[in-house]
Amino acid sequence: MERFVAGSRAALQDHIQQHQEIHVVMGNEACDLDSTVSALALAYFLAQTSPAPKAAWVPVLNIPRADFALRTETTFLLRDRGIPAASLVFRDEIDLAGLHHAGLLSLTLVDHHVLPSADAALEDAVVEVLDHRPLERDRGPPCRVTVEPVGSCATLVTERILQGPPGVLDGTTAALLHGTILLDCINLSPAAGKVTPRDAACVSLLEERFPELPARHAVFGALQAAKFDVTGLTTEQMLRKDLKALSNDEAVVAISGVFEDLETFLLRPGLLQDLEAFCQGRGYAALVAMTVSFNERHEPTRKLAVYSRQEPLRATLCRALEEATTPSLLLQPLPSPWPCVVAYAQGNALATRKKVLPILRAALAGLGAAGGPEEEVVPPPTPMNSLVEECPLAQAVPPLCPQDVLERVSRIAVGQPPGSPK
Ligand SMILES: [Mn+2]
Repeated sequence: MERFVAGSRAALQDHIQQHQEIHVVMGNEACDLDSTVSALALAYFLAQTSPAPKAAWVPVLNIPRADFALRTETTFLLRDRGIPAASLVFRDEIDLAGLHHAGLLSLTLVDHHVLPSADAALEDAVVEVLDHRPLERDRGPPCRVTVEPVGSCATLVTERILQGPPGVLDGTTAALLHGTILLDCINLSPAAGKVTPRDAACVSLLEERFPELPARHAVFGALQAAKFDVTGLTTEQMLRKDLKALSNDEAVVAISGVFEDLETFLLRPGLLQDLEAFCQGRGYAALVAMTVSFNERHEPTRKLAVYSRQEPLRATLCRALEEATTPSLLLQPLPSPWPCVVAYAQGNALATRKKVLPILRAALAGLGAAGGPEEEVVPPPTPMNSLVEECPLAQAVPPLCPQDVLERVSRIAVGQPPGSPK
């Protein structure tokens, strides 16, 4: 695997120059660990087993290179397994439309099967899809379609590799797949509701073949910690990591999940300039930062900061949050070092962003000059939201993110049944 990835950029350049076929394997636009590892592992497998020796197999990460640092669990696992980021090919480093136009592109989609409208022109280059969300779009032959409701697309890639000729799977690829399935399936915990028997079987098979793989709980714990590790991220990167936006006809408000304690966040060097630049550069009139940090017992502590240079808007958002009753956020004012930032401790630690968004949406709707309906502005998918909540099993169980799991645990700890009003 390491050698394959190290050579993929050169192979790409070479094939472009020689005008030879290029076969791209690409994950979805959120580019989470599943998308990345599925693309790498499947491209590697196809390169080893393809009967067409002339094609270059290129795994492509479907984000600009500049966004890679935000996928902290991915950067951690690849670094841990000796795959340098410098060797990877990102979406802004390959001209897929140009290659397709020149008749050189074949495309395999992993971890999604519907191209975003911006990529509609690439539709007829798609030769295969491997996905684990419900089928939204039928594709006829010759396109090969594997869509199965398992917890992780990496499970489908693992099955595919294990069905292939023996000896292709190496230790690095096995470790990448093993870690990805464990993270996606919440360490195979049945209570978390994501794992299927096929995911569990793949993890067991990988462990049988590679007994040197680290213990499940250690792999899961390290990836989970890496996911929330914001060490080394700039303020701008941290605000983008888990970003949503709301608007009315006058203003756009950003809501960022921040995985750091609020006091630490407020004391970041250059914070005010960074907030200003972030909002100005993206046209946000205000930013609500929702911080979450966890204690040793995995219980969440939530705090809120409301930033805006526009005093009336800031006051409106603050009032809406303070006076909310469904649910009440039980806000306690905290000292803030900046006059344009209002800070609160959130007594109701069970109120996630999903609960806070409607409060802010209603406040914005009340502000609209014409009283027109508010619109949700969709920023590009980020590693922490977007497609994550659309997993095929989400219909049967509440959508699960790690915080939800932890919250469920703490809810059980305080004797509230899951799903009780918060
Ligand atoms: Mn996936």
